[in-house]
Amino acid sequence: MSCMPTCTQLFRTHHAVGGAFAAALLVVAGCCSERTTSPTMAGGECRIPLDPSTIGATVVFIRDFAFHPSSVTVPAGGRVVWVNCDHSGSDHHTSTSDGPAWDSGLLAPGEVYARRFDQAGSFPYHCEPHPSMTATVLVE
Ligand SMILES: [Cu+2]
Repeated sequence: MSCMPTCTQLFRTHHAVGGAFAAALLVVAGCCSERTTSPTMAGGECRIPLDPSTIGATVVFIRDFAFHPSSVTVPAGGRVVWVNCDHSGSDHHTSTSDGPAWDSGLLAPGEVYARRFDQAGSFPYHCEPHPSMTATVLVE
């Protein structure tokens, strides 16, 4: 089967000059009628399912006890996807609104949480187990 392998978006994280995180997105084109049931991790890569909740979404990587990037801006109606890119076997993280808006619950390495933001505003959030992990979603 030529088109069976990866109906996933493949993300790689790497350090750009200056230490800022940069993300390169590689969409594996082809047959994406089947969604992968569980994201997998290999090496430093995160895979997330390519489905209606993740296509076109802004991605926040969770890695090394931080959200990358720490601030994202999306248009009203836009979606944000968090993916725990920590190494297999390491800590679980959450994306939890400082207000009552959302709580991903614990995300194991490789797990993904997607949310749509319909209202404009600034939405600070944190990681429940690690309160020093903080970041913001700006909705315009
Ligand atoms: Cu955390």
